[in-house]
Amino acid sequence: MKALIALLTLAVTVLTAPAYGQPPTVTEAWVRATPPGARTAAAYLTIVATTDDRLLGASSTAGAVELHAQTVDNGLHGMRALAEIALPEDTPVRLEPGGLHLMLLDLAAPLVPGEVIAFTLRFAVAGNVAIAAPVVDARAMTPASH
Ligand SMILES: [Cu+2]
Repeated sequence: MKALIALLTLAVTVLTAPAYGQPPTVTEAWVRATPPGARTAAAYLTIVATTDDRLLGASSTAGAVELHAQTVDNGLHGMRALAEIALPEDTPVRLEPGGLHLMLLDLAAPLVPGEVIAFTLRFAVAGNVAIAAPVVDARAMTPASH
């Protein structure tokens, strides 16, 4: 009987252990302001995971979100969707102009500087993490466009 109780205690301990570890640190989040009529925008941020993790996707109230990488093919700039972004433990992964980014699609309205866009990031290990990213007019900051 004692053995059974010990076993049950162990099972309960395992079941009630936190499903997720410490959430990743997300900094430098911003969204590029859009010209009138644009239906897409890029969002950037830096993620430091506290354990090996993967960014699986994101959602936003501003529109649909995809994970993208910028590509250069025969001198032509393009981008492709990614299924996930690897986040090695304690290693900053930068989503920045010219590289990885979150792609906002099907925008209902232009994104105007001063607005703040809410995102929920979906991690394989850490689960969902909510962030807020200000809209920035980046033309002065980064001459190379998205
Ligand atoms: Cu893109």
